[in-house]
Amino acid sequence: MFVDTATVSVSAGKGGDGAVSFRHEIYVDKGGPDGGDGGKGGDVIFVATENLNTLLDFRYKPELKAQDGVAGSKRKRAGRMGESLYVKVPMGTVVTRDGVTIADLTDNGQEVVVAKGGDGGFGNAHFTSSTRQTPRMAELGELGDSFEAELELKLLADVGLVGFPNAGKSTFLSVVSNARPEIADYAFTTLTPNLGVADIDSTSLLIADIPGLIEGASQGKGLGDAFLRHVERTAVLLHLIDAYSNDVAAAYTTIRNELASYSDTLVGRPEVVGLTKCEGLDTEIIDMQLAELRKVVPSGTTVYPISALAHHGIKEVLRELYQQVELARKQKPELAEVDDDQVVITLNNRARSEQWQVEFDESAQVYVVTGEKIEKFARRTNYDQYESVNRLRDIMRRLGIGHELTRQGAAGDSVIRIGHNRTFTFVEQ
Ligand SMILES: Nc1nc2c(ncn2[C@@H]2O[C@H](COP(=O)(O)OP(=O)(O)OP(=O)(O)O)[C@@H](O)[C@H]2O)c(=O)[nH]1
Ligand SMILES: [Mg+2]
Repeated sequence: MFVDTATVSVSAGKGGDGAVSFRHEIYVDKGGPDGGDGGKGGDVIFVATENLNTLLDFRYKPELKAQDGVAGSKRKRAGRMGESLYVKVPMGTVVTRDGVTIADLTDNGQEVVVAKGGDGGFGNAHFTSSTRQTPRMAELGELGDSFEAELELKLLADVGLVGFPNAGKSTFLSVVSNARPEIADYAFTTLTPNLGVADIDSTSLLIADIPGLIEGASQGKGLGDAFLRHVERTAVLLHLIDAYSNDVAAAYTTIRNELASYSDTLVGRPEVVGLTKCEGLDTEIIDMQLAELRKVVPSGTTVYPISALAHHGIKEVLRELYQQVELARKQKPELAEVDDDQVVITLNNRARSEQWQVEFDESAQVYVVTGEKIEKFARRTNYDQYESVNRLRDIMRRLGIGHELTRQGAAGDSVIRIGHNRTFTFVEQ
């Protein structure tokens, strides 16, 4: 299951103020009070729609404000009501305020008023009495309800990307969706799952990209099979294979074996196979690789030559995936159900995991770097290999850590430590 979250500030409209006014009539010295009432402020209303499936939009417009009511005016004219703001949210959105659930939007078209507009104030026409003939008072409009709301969306991805490290999974996701996963020409670039929404023919697919698998993943090799949990409930798998592999059939079978040792249900999922990076290869070679693959894939599984770089074959793959997803969901409705103990991936989890800090430890004379992602890299670095350490230096540079170290006065021979790992020098000595 994927939980997508957003924080928005919600403000309903303020009610219009009541007016203070007196009739002015010819020959009447002092007319009675005729100040009208203020109009009610608009509500903020959430509407569930099946046409959305992420909360991504709310990252760019986190302020949801309904219109204020207009003040009353003379001749008992009431002010106009503020217009309510209707906000479309995906089905499955839960809205909480201070930890309390205030809306659970499950059905298409369902509407919930999450913030009520303030009532308009009474004009002075209301405040006349036998002792108070000329009330010079009117109410102010009430403030609308206003607060920070937490939105949480719970849904299942449609497609899970599997394959060896470096097969091009994250590149595929970056080309078909608005996700911006990290991409690089070394294994295990992806350390945590990414999620993206791919649009195809006026519908969309939610796609999950996970770290690459290797032989022995089910016994914990590489990053292990831990991340397969994230694609366990997806309806369809997209298995990507690098067209530059020496033995594409073996590549395919290795991954299938790992899937099978992980779970019967996962290996039984409908699968689409993509031969990636095809744009630079001769047709004969591509045909040969396709033929090799077709020998080993189960009948009924289609193999597509694609290139994310050149945008070749991408639409075809998405269409095929969509058809397979539709079919799978019809046959296995439980795939569409969300239960609460599923694993959680957050859209845009990149930002948080990529944050880091550099601090200089005076007593030890060591620059200490901390941060989720860089520490993960450091834990996987073999410090006895100078190339591995150089790669770590490279990654630090790309994440902007190198720049910060220089800014803090680090020189080439300064000593660096990442998390609780071994120390090394800033520049190779
Ligand atoms: N020529 C070419 N290169 C590609 C294509 N797709 C991906 N690549 C390259 O292949 C390398 C690996 O791509 P990634 O998308 O990071 O691979 P991945 O499968 O996500 O790798 P991990 O996250 O390590 O599992 C990068 O250098 C990409 O630029 C393609 O269509 N054509
Ligand atoms: Mg990747």
